[in-house]
Amino acid sequence: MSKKYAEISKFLSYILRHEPQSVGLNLDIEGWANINDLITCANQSGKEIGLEQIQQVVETSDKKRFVISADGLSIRAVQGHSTKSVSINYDEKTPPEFLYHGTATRFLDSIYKEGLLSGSRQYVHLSQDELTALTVGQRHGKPVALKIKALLMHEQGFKFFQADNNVWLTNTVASKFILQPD
Ligand code: HQG
Repeated sequence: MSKKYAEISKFLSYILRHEPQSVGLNLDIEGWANINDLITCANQSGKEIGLEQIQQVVETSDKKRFVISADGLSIRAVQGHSTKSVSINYDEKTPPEFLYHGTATRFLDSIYKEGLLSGSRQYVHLSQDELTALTVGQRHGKPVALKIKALLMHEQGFKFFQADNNVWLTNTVASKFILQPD
């Protein structure tokens, strides 16, 4: 992705996941924003973006972070929200036996003590493979991929969801479900 598109992608993440009100935009409960409104709000806030650029960012996003509605009128972030105004009704799904959570080694003591917490986001994010988790963890420091007993959690009543970009979501992960490395 070019630098320009990466910048637009970050801007879209910010307003579609975290602070829509910062540009005066309204998201519906499922996280959808009208694309014309988004462009108007962005431009009025001094951020020059157009329809074509938005479409390009959606299509080329490495993690498929955004989706445009079937009628082409709306856009939303598929996961990663912290804004309380959005509550996406994800379908519950049975996870595979193990899922991975990427984090940094400096968080491990706290994680083993408290479990995985969603922090400012709505959910703890989990990946299907170790490599993806390591890439996520790298954003915070020396990466480590924690192996989570996801199916066992599910069997004990914890809910799992999968966003359109395949990221797995759950509310919290108690430390007893985190496999201790050998
Ligand atoms: C850590 C990116 C101390 C947690 C990625 C993580 C992902 C604890 C950090 C998505 C803790 C939160 C989400 C505890 C959790 N004590 N630290 N008890 N429990 N943590 O960014 O999962 O590029 O909110 O391990 O690819 O890193 O934005 O979550 O290190 O899918 O599209 O607290 O964001 O996607 O960090 O990343 P984040 P995340 P995008």
